[in-house]
Amino acid sequence: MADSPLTLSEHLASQQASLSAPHARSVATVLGRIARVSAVIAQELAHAALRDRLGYVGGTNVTGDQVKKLDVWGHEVMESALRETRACAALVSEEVAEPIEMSEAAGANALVVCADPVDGSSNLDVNGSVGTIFSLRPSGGKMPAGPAALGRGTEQIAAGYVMYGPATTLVYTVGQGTHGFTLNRETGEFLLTHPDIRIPRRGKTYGINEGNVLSWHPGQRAFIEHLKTKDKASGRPYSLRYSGAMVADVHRTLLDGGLFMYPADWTDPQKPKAKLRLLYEVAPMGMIVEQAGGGASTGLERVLDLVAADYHQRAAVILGSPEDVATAEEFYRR
Ligand code: AFP
Repeated sequence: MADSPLTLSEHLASQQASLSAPHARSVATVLGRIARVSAVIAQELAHAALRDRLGYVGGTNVTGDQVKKLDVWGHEVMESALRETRACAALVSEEVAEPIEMSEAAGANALVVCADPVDGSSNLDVNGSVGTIFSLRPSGGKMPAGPAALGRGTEQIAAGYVMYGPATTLVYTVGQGTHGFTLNRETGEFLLTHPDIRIPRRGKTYGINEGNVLSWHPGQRAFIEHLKTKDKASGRPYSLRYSGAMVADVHRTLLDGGLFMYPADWTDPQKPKAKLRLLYEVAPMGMIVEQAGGGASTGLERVLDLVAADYHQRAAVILGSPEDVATAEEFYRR
């Protein structure tokens, strides 16, 4: 009989040796708790229409998005779960302007968590996939702890996402490869189903909101034209796949290769405007994809080298198969 797959907690224990010793326990505690919260979120999503949880609350959040009932609920369950761990000193969430300080977590080993509890919420009311994205950084023991979230993406010590699709999948990295787990709905346990994910060197698909084509950098436009141009030898044209939820689009890209892109609006070349948020969308996905052997760039620089000066800063992103990302960067340089 085949060995039973590792549970997430067993896998976290096996990864502890690779974490910097002082933070190992906090990381395992926080990741384990996020996994439990995500099993609750999965349940809630499955029953949202039955419990009148779909639709808007009215009003916009700090990044200007219309807020849905499940955005608010997801934020609240994430906040209280992280508070209970006493290993999280601050939460930077898409739903609140300033970091939420958690004085319960004293000590130098406490972490700062950046999270988008329910990302892709435009998919909620149409029963499409959505996700949770998270990133962990050391707090350095300082209070307030929130400012420790500001800095380079290379300072993240763990990152992950949960995809709520036909199955609930959790993918995480602590800087030793990228690993995927599937929720067993009967036991509530995440089981290792995708160990050490390696993204293909090149892919066959690209994901982008092509409705924005007229606002793109000329290099971005030329690159998309290139992907659409027939060339049997290099497998072009690529097929377009885009769901409107970053987690679902990145998950496809991670497993099948190719590209997920959200380029900036270059209508005013002096002030390019990106959409996705650096701390809880772009940087964590950058770490996950790099740890799977892929690339993550703005077109002009590596996303993990971007320095966040603001909790809700935005950044362009082109991530995926390493050769495809390198080709995109060439188009930006031309
Ligand atoms: P929402 O959570 O507001 O739906 O935003 C989702 C998201 O940040 C990201 O998950 C998607 O990739 C991207 O926005 C989709 O944006 P467009 O609707 O502009 O294509």
